Amino acid sequence: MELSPDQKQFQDVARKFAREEIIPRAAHYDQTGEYPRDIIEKAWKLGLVNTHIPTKYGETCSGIKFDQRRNHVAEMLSGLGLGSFETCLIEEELAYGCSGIATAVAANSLGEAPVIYFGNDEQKKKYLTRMTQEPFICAYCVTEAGAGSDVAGIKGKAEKKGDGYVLNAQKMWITNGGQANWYFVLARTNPDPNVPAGKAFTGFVVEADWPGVSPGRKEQNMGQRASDTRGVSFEDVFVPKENVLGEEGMGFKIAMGAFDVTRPPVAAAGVGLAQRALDEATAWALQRKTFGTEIINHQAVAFMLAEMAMGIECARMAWQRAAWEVDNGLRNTYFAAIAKALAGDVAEKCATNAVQIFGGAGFNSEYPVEKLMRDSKIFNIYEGTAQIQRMIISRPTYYNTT
Ligand code: CO8
Ligand code: FAD
Repeated sequence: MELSPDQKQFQDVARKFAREEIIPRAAHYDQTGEYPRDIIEKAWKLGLVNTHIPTKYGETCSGIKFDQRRNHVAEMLSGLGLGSFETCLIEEELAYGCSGIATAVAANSLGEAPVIYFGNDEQKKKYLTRMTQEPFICAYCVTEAGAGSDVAGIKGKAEKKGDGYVLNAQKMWITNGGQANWYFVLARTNPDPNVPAGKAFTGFVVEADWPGVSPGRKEQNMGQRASDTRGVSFEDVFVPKENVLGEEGMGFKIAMGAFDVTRPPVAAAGVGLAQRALDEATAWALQRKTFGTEIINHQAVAFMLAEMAMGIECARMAWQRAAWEVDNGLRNTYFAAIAKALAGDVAEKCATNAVQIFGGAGFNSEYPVEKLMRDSKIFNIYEGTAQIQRMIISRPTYYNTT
């Protein structure tokens, strides 16, 4: 298996960007918790953000056309839409630099996915094109304080009124919550508890400056501190019926469908973090000496590095399979969950091993690996926890689909 010349070029551009723009400033954004707007805007200019928006919705841009911006990245790419595979390649490289910054980028893809896959042409023109014209941010609002894993348990509701709906929902843990220009919001539209999840919820696009929309304070998280996580409150927000995605009642499946597309890049980001941990730990093990020799010559250390490499290579193949299925129009729920679950475990294990190999220096914030350990934990929590992925993998409905 080999990357195509186009894919290699995208990977190279993202790698260079991570090395030159992200790594030197990652510690600053981690320590301050500031939103890395300047880095995101540079990435956007290079075409590393919103990679999967169909070129059709970039062509009406004023200023630099979407295709031209992508040409700037890879001259031969004019006119080609980027697939999930390329998006994952880019995400892995960005996360190698800082997975918090990579999460801010990927959360745009998560917010956009319901519109790309389930929006009508008008909605796509209105909400996707603007993302290619300006470095706008969007967000995906499903989780509530009382319901994360159990999406069907959310209480936020939208009631029909006139030519639209009145939305009331308190969303929690929303990535890009305070930066977004618009939100995808899932709310219950059928109050009857006997109606199945697949028919009870509706997905809406809600603009950030509409009356009643208010993001809360930025949450202080253990890791990925550059990423902006907030509660977002929707209080009597009037949403016109034109902003319903698909049709009333389809929302749960839209939300799930989006995960199928966004779990592979999240897995790729986990692999990027794990690769960084391996590279840092290897470089350290090659120069740190104990008992008269470099520590890499102690088999116990070398085997830790070997196990990190084994995990990384397998997790990378897992996201590649899951992304390949998206690009080939296959239902990838099973492989997306496998990739996400495996990459989460590998990211955590590699970061922990890197800290171990660094010894005391691994526990200290002057060295890079303690940040990796803090950042790694979230890969087993967001975008569906480690346990939820295993629940999906073990359901016959999903493993029989390919
Ligand atoms: N595609 C289409 N339809 C689906 C899918 C799917 N993947 N999955 C389920 N459905 C359908 C079912 O077929 C069923 O339809 P029907 O009734 O017609 O047969 C209906 O939906 C209900 O499905 P289930 O019975 O399977 O529903 P359950 O309630 O039993 O369980 C899950 C569903 C899978 C457990 C679901 O609740 C889930 O995925 N939970 C995890 C939540 C989650 O992942 N949250 C993440 C929030 S976003 C986030 O964390 C962002 C991170 C930061 C950004 C990172 C960068 C991207
Ligand atoms: P719970 O669902 O309460 O789970 C608690 C524990 O119980 C977990 O270990 C879980 O695995 C386990 N558990 C629950 N149910 C089962 C079961 N049936 N079987 C076995 N174990 C189970 N959400 C969004 O909508 N948009 C975002 O942009 C977003 N970004 C996030 C960013 C960050 C930094 C964080 C922390 C969260 C984000 N989330 C987002 C929410 C995230 O997806 C949820 O936190 C996650 O899905 C878990 O939900 P919960 O926190 O309610 O945990």
